[in-house]
Amino acid sequence: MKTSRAIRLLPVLAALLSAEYTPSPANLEARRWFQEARFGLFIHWGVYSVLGDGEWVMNNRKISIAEYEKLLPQFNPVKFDAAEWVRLAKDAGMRYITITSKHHDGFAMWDSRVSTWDIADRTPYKKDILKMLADECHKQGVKLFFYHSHLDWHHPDYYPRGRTGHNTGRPEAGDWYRYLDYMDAQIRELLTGYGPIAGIWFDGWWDRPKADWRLRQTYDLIHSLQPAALIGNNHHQPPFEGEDFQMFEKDLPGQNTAGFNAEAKIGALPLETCETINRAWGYNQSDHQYKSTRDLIHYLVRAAGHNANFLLNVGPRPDGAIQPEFVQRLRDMGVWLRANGESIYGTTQGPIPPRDWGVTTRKGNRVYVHVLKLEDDVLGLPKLPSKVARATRLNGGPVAFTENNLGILLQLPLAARDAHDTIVALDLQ
Ligand code: H79
Repeated sequence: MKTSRAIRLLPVLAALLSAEYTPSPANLEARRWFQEARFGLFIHWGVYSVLGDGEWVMNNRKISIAEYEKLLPQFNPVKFDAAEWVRLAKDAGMRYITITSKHHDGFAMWDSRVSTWDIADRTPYKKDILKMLADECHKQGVKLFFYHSHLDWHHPDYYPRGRTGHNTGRPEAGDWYRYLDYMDAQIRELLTGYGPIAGIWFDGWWDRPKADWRLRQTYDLIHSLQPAALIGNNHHQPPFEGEDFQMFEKDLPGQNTAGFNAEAKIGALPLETCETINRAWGYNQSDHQYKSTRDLIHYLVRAAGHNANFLLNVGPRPDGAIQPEFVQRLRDMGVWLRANGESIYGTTQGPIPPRDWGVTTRKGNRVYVHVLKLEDDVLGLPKLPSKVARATRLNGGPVAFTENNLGILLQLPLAARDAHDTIVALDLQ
């Protein structure tokens, strides 16, 4: 093709790539599954786990690539047991797992053919973690997402640099588009060698918000390889064309307590919020500030009341074990969900928006009132779309109530409250 013709075709190509994205029927079906799933396990695990100081340690301690690479002989997770991890997620009532295929340090947790910066080529362990986990997820009926960092502190072609990773000692030159080709090649590996993948959870876009990330090309590649794969991107912006769900880091949708989500207006896609058990994503050996099971259940319930899934994180130890403080909380949440899951799974946000006292969820004609924090014996609710035929405690007896043209009054004696969440099922006429 002559250059002039190619140049004339550029705007056409650009228009095609920015064209409206029409999700496939399989993708829409996967979104429905996702929204009903409501609870997933986030796993941050990589070479950084060796230092026990979180997944940002390379950046935060200004570690050069040469120094960081010395950690590799120590990353030998002989206690890793994929079956046990998947079993734990299931016991917690989680329906999917999202694991770091690559975090900001660029290290691949699978046997990549386009790089030797990976677990199979560079550690004594040698095995493909993602393959073992994918096989086990498929066996046990848990869906698997990959967290994949756009940002890369290790790759020489990640240039010009962004806001982070300035002290890893890379040459001051590099070919950005060659880096994007590398990323697409890795994405292709993840979507062709590991069976059905539920989706890709991107992060790190914010390192270079002005860069040409060629996102649509990557998104189209993913959807062409696996149409049902759900794409989300933690760019803290309203959803981009080609994405299938929207996530909020450390915040319920619409809130901005963490400071990342000022511009993340809620779009029309399925929602997810992620949070840590202590304060770290990757393993942090000195962080003992664990949220209580009660706090975590409240987060799950409030997420459901915001129409969002809850993706709860663990950072396994470098030897492959998940610490007992995490395991205990996950198991306790599973116990709670086995008794109360009807009011979470398969629900949508209820007719009353989230309140200080709690939230509502809904399934068909049934509204679940989740009372999390209420000092009085009674709760007043505004009128619902139709009259209340019956009010019962989930797994319990009738709840006394009155309804008039102003609204509904529920009697909820303090002495008869549930330890975590007093759930009243209202059956509408
Ligand atoms: O993987 C976990 C974190 O490592 C990752 N997302 C979760 C799921 C994460 N990376 N960064 N952050 C979370 C927050 C980063 C905030 C900052 Fe910045 C990076 C503050 C300063 C540099 C981005 C760029 C926000 C402001 C400037």
